Parts: sequence; C-alpha cells; structure tokens
Amino acid sequence: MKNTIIFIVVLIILGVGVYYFVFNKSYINNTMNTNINTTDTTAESGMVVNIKDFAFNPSTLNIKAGTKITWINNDQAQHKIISVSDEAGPSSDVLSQNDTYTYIFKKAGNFEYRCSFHPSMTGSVVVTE
Ligand SMILES: [Cu+2]
Repeated sequence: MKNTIIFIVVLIILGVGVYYFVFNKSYINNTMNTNINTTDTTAESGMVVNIKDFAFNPSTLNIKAGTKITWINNDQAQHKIISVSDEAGPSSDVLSQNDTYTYIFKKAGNFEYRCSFHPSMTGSVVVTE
C-alpha cells in the first residue's frame, strides 16, 4: 500500500515535470516567432528622414506603431536629435556627415523632436496603432 502511494506520487511529479517542459518549450517558440515577425515588419516598413540644409525632410511623418525611422545627416554640419515631447522619443548621439540614427516608434502618439544644436530644426512623427 505504501509503495503504491509513493509510486503514484512519483508519477504525478513526473507528469507535472513533463507538462511544464512542453508548456515552456511552446512558450519560448511563440516568443521567438513574435520577435522574428516584429523584426520583419519593421524592416519592411522602415522610413528615412534626410537631414539636409539644416532641415528634416520630411519634417512630418505619419506612421503605424512599430515603424522604424532612420535619420541620415547629409549636411557637413553636425546635428543631434532630441525629443521635445514628454514621452520618450528619438534621441541620437552627435551625427556627423553621413551618420545615421534609427529609432522604432513602438507606441501611438505625437512625437515632436528637434536638433539639439539648431533649435529651429524641428520635426514631428505622428504614430497611430
Ligand atoms: Cu542641427
């Protein structure tokens, strides 16, 4: 009788172990697939903002959440993108000529930004779900 109970307890522990193993494996697979899909989507829908003659072009962009935007500095002058909105937004290092900066807008909102060195250089990105 005692042996039977121990046997059943061992079976239950094994069963739970197998269940968790299978569950975690499918969970990891789902997470990986989601990441791959996200990467593919943003790679396809990436957009470019050219920095030229002390201006962002286009200065206003309407995009879907998850879109990647790359800024390219075509000026000889250095520029640096900083966010003006309250929410976290694009924030680059100092961009010398031909340097690029990429930011993925994950959340919906109205994101205003400007050049840190030249306050008259402004741009905005309107992100919808
Ligand atoms: Cu600038």
